[in-house]
Amino acid sequence: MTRLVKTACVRNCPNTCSLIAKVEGERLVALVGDPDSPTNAGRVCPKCLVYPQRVYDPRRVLYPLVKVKGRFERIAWDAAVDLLAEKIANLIKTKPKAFFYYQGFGSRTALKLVNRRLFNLLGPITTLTGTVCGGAGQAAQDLDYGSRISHDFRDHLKSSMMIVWGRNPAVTSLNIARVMKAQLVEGRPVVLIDPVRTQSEKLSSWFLNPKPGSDAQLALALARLIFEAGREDKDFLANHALGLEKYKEVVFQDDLAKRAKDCDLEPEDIKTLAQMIMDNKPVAFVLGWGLHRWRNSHITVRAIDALGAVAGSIGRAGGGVSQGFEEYQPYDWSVWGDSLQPHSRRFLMPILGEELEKTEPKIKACLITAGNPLATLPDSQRVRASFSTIPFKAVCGHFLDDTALLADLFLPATTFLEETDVVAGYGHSYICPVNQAIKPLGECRSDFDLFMALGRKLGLTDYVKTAAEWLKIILAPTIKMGISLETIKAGGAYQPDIPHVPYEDFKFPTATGDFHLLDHFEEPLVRDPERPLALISGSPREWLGSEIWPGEILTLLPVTINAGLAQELGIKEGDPVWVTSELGRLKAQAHLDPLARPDVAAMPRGGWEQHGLNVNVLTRAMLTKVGHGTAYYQTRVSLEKVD
Ligand SMILES: Nc1nc2c(c(=O)[nH]1)N[C@H]1C(S)=C(S)[C@@H](COP(=O)(O)OP(=O)(O)OC[C@H]3O[C@@H](n4cnc5c(=O)[nH]c(N)nc54)[C@H](O)[C@@H]3O)O[C@H]1N2
Ligand SMILES: Nc1nc2c(c(=O)[nH]1)N[C@H]1C(S)=C(S)[C@@H](COP(=O)(O)OP(=O)(O)OC[C@H]3O[C@@H](n4cnc5c(=O)[nH]c(N)nc54)[C@H](O)[C@@H]3O)O[C@H]1N2
Ligand SMILES: [Mo]
Repeated sequence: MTRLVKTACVRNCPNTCSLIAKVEGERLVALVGDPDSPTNAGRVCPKCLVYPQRVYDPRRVLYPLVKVKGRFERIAWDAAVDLLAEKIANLIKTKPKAFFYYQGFGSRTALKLVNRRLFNLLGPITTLTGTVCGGAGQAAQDLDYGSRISHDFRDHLKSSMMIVWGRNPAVTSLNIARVMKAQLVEGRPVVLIDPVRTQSEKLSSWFLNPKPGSDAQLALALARLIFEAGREDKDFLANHALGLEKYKEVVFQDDLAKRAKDCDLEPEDIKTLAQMIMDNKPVAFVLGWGLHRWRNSHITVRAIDALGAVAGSIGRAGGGVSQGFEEYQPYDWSVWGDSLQPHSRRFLMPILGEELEKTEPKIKACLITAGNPLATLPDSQRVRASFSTIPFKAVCGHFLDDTALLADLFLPATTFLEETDVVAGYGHSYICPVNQAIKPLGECRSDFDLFMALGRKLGLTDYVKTAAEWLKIILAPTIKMGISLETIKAGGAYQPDIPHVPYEDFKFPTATGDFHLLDHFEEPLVRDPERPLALISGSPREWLGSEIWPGEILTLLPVTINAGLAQELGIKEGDPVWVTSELGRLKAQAHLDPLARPDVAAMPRGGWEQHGLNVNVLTRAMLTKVGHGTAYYQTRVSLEKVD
């Protein structure tokens, strides 16, 4: 007999797909899309189809481990919890800031809110601030709109034209990919803008391949052409936008020829795109995370927001400049308990190596959950070196990845298939159930169970509640709006307070109530000009984040470069090459593309250093100027053949 359990993929991905887990006896046999889902409507991506293999992978760690004389040995859960609780309790008494809690992005479900709460109830420890994901763009949109809310992806079907900008939906966004396909079938233009040729090219009717990091100049050039044609949205700009004069100054600062040169595009192509924007209303601008990973990302996103205003896209069905959703939106944020500890210390995630190295008092013990900072943070060598100096490191996860290998205590986590929870996503506003499909494997425990056990041990009696009790508290704002936990459990519901077309009333939650136009321009930063290639390390098709299959690893990371450039360097297809940044070098395998830009090296992110596959040994740790994001793509590299 096959049991079918409605659940959802909680992994770090904007689609947050509703799933059906097929279970035979006690074994998960398949994960398929939930046909009743209004979002993924029965579809699911390749990463999910193979996920059951990850759940049962023989290398998954199913028992707590402690390191004794450099080797992992099994330890009982009670003893493991005692050990960790003792480290926490001792430091809380003496030097609370010397305890560090690192919460990664591997799973962002409702119950994960109680993790930080435990520490906030205890004392002012050290936690994180900033992000390696989408901070810069979110901060930019908060400046322009007052609050970042995107159009529901199904609303893009009402657009006359889509511009997909710095995003790779064929790999990362199944729902957007579906909309792009549908638009193509209807004969509507779908323009893709990316300095790297990706699988999404086939979902577009026109692919523009600008110089990396030059998108703000492109947006300003387009706006200028629309103003010059007198086709700007005069009503919106006059009545709902602030700062038109200043914005126009910025727009008219440079002419088309200069801007085309800045973006390395043909002036005629920019003119054609401007004409298309004027002739096809409404235009849906759909932005991706590639735009967030530059020092001046805020200027880029604000320039595109403003272009959206000029084009008449803001607040209109089928329009919008959409970039994501707040995945914690349905919850009561006071559960985190941050107000209980105004003097907690916050380390900036994008420059964590430096923070750990330089900031006093030094960290004496840490807990890492759902993250693999040694593989995913920039300048990973520095992150590794600084973590290595921490006397006690507890890591809670699934596999012995780079971070786990360094642990003194490893706590085996359940996957979402072994858990009951609720999850919302950053690619839509649908709240999904996480219903337990199978029993926890081995001695695995959810983060929630681990935190409740710690709470019990540390005497936090009010903190220790059942998952059902906590879900009721965490989801109180949503329940108040009429969405019951039972409704969510049965399949899910849209967040009632998030409109599918935001700002239709043209009322913006900014200080003035208006949409705020870009008020200045900053030249993109060019660092390390002697290295000729921008290193773009985007999302790989085959794996998610650093959840790379330990069994199916590549021998070398591929690096895609222009074929002509390769020829000049004496590099042939498949050759091993050194990719060198100012931080070091990594051996990779050359993949030649005659159409690739000659100023870009594209490599997949998320590989592990223990396999020689971590691109972050090359990336420099740099904060975005606004939003505490990470400017990964500001790294430049050179290439040479391995002798
Ligand atoms: N298969 C798979 N899916 C994933 C992930 C994964 O690792 N694997 N990761 C998940 C996560 S954490 C996230 S945040 C999302 C990210 O989702 P996406 O934003 O779709 O993916 P990325 O590959 O990060 O970046 C998108 C594109 O931006 C381009 N880009 C880089 N710099 C520039 C620039 O200056 N201008 C322009 N116009 N484009 C630029 C890159 O070449 C890349 O193709 O995907 C999620 N989904
Ligand atoms: N060079 C480069 N590096 C990048 C990026 C880039 O563009 N270029 N993009 C960045 C982006 S967008 C992101 S979001 C980050 C992601 O970086 P991280 O936050 O480090 O996330 P993951 O790599 O997905 O690691 C998640 C880990 O959590 C585990 N896990 C999953 N669910 C649970 C759970 O419920 N409990 C516990 N305890 N563990 C769990 C998984 O098995 C996995 O090992 O990487 C960033 N790194
Ligand atoms: Mo991300």
